[in-house]
Amino acid sequence: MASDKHWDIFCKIVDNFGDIGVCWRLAKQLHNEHQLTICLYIDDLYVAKQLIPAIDTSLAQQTIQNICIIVWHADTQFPHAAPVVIESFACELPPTYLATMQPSTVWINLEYLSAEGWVDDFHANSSKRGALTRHFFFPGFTHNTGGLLREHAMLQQQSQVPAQQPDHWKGLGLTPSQHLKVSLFCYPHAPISTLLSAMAQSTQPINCYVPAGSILPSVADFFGKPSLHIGDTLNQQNLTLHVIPFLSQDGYDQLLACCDINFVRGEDSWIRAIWAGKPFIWQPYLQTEQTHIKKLHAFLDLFYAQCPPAPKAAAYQLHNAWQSEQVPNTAWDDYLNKLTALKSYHTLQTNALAQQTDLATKLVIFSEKIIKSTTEK
Ligand code: TRH
Repeated sequence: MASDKHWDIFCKIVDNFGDIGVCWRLAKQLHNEHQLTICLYIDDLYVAKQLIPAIDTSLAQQTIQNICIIVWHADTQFPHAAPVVIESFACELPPTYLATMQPSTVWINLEYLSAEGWVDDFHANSSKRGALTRHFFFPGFTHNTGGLLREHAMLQQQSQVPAQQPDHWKGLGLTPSQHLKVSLFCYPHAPISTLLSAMAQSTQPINCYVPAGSILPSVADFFGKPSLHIGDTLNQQNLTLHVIPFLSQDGYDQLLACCDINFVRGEDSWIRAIWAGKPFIWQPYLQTEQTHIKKLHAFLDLFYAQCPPAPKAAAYQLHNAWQSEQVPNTAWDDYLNKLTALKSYHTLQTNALAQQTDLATKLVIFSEKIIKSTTEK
């Protein structure tokens, strides 16, 4: 029988990188900061390898950074369930694994992050499935939710980044720049060409860094190029754009900390942009019935609640434009004009959110409570 210190995490890669991005960070943090033994079941090693380059896609099982990574497919055998099982993002545990679970197994479904008010009421609810109990754990921004994924040393590491900037840029084959620095990671349906056009027409020079990915064709179109490659540098008026490699997660965190404005998307890069403490523009994952817009506004209302009116209006304006068909020059220019105020406000908010207990710690406390209550019965 495995000890309480052994947890299994199941990760199904729906699309893109958010599911594995969150699960990989969580697995490492649970091991490094809570001394847990983690088995991470992943259904697609090829996608995972982009974030965890050490993965050998030919192996069914391997250990990387002390995390046991196991390929999860239809024939995967499960000798017994771990005492604590994380089913990430309702990925549906395999029936053969469910069959090995006991009524005492702590089964936690880790949900997607949202700032919507209903999350407080739904966090930590449970439902019965036969003799088993499935607990619903919602990440979130308030004390009544499951919190945000944040390593304990995160803010300290980020605050040390400015001193390392020259090394960071050198590592990317670039020289440090005094100009305004913007990182751009978004879905291809964003109004990319109008944003780049607004940047090009800015009153100040801008360096934009684009990790290689699905938006390169749109960026190429804007510059009138047939295609783009890693290492390309393109100029138009006040805009200099660098195509950089898709970075390691740590490298991406550093990029966020080195830039003045970060365009982020989905779930994990959104959280990392918060910890970078810099102004950012978030593009939520597209959902039906405008659900993503509701999520965006719930976040903006919560995050900018105490922000002075002028920078707040600029942040709303650029976020709304970024979810529409077009970024008008005025939305970009207004945002730049309020950048100093936005920077101070983001630093305050980052520090305030970092006072809350982080998600991994809350998961550990939550599971211990369940174990205690079942052993007392
Ligand atoms: O890739 P995403 O869009 O991920 C997700 C998935 O689409 C998921 O199915 C969906 O439900 C969810 O969004 C809401 O965006 P996200 O979450 O930001 O994940 C990107 C990951 O990639 C994150 O861990 C950061 C990492 N990354 C790097 O490691 N290097 C890079 O250069 C970049 C740009 C990102």
